[in-house]
Amino acid sequence: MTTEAAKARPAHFVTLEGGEGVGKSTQARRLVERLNKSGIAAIATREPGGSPGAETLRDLLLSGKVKDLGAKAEAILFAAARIDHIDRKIAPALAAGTWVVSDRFADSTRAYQGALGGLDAGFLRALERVTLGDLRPDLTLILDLPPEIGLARAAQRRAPGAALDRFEREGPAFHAALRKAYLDIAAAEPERCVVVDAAQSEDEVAQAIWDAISYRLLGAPSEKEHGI
Ligand code: T5A
Repeated sequence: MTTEAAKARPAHFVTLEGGEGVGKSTQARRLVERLNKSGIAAIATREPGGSPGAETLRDLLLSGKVKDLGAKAEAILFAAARIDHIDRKIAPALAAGTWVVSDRFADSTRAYQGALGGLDAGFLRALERVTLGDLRPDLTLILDLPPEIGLARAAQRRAPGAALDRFEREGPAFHAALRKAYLDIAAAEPERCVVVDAAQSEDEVAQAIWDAISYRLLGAPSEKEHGI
């Protein structure tokens, strides 16, 4: 695609989702680099966080201090961080024609607080309505990986002596249920979600993501249409 053609396209909102250590941050960075090389303005961001106010809430949420308040209160606090992130970073970037690639977004609340915290669908829908307004990801890439591999990768990356965060401390049953929750989200919204096999090498995952972006958002024909 020429730079001019790329510029003429609307800015898209892409989210990366999945369990612990599946490679979201790595792939968000690589995707933004590849978009930029193709002449498309794009930024990477993350949740919880992404804006100064939301980063302050991130520290609190990952410390485990709010776990005792229960899944409903935790979901509301993640949503509060998300509102600041949308208002101060995501919406202004999209309005300026810049693609936004977010490492986690509202599906994380659906999976972690919703499916695993036992929140009912009506509560989650209402929370999304007030938090997101009209904003929805154009494409969500769900990086799928057996949890033991993801947790081992996350452990490898952790600085020596650094503590596990609130969710990394959960047991194997939690992480297996989390994987299923994400696959259920993908199955329920196939027009928005693409499942990527994250057990592949970093380069292979990056290529699978680029194939999905090309086919779903850039209008390119794909040899791998099946499954995308
Ligand atoms: N949360 C978040 C909620 O409960 N509700 C919400 O609404 C939201 C938004 C965030 C936590 O908050 C929860 C979910 C999370 O538990 P976090 O610190 O941001 O916590 O942690 P994660 O989002 O889980 O991200 P991680 O940093 O743990 O993992 P990533 O980003 O998925 O993985 P990444 O890219 O850092 O890679 C991990 C390691 O693996 C290597 C990398 O080099 C790195 O060392 N790697 C690979 N190795 C082999 N093959 C590959 N293909 C590889 N890809 C990456």
